[in-house]
Amino acid sequence: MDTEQLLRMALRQNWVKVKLQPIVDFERGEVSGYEALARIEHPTKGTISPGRFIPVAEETGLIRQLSDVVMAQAVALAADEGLKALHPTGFSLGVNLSALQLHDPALPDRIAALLEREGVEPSCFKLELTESAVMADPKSAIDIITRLRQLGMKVALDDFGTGYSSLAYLRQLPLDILKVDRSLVSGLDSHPDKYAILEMVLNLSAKLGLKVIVEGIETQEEFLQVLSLGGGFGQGFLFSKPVAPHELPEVHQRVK
Ligand code: G
Ligand code: G
Ligand code: MN
Ligand code: NA
Repeated sequence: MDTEQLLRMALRQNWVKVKLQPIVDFERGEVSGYEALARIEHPTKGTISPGRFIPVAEETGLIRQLSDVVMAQAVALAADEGLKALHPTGFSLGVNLSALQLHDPALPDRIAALLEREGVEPSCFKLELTESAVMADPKSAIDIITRLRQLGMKVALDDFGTGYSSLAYLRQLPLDILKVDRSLVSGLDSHPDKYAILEMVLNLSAKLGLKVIVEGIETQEEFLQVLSLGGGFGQGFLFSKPVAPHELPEVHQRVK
């Protein structure tokens, strides 16, 4: 079956499931939020990764439908009593937006309506936009980012360090959070160039008032390097891979 057929089937059969990957607040030593990551859970073929079906969803226009499913699950999780019980002081939840969604000016208000219906505080909801998606059409991206923030949501620039947005450009984007791509982190302890770049990104972000989440932390050595540079938040296999929501209580025990 080709991927388009598989995706259509998955949407019809409710095989699209959101997994959550914890984001760790180093200072507090606890999980402060999650990134929602879509999967197709096929009954016989197993888990199919978004690396395969997101590009097809974009090419075929199925991305709108897929995003609605992901968004609905994410908002329901943000309102989930079991998850809230794990986080007495609240938690944030991030969802990825694809480049095509940055051409949908009604999107921010649709998300806000969904949040309101479920009783989720908008400031707990975060949208992740990749650098390349923003740079493909900066004007429209800025309009959407501005509206999302007017509505109280947070906006993160994802995969930072892989694209070509100039540092000067960062200043013009109304962002809350920078997510440093894992390519800048892998082997951090043995690559002085990566260390220097990460140092600069963290310093600059502090000056611009941006919160930074360092992605792709896989080893204790990388974690220690990030800490020594003053990084405040991280995400990566060292802490937890993306997991099904029911697995989270166990993950919390481990990260603490
Ligand atoms: O989870 P994994 O590493 O397999 O994800 C691969 C890529 O797919 C990542 O770049 C991630 O941002 C993207 N992705 C995962 N879920 C979604 C989603 O719901 N929407 C969009 N647009 N991208 C997603
Ligand atoms: O592009 P984006 O940042 O949204 O992609 C997130 C993806 O990165 C997730 O699908 C997740 O599976 C993957 N990921 C998360 N942590 C790690 C990690 O520590 N190492 C590697 N190689 N991939 C990771
Ligand atoms: Mn992301
Ligand atoms: Na990323």
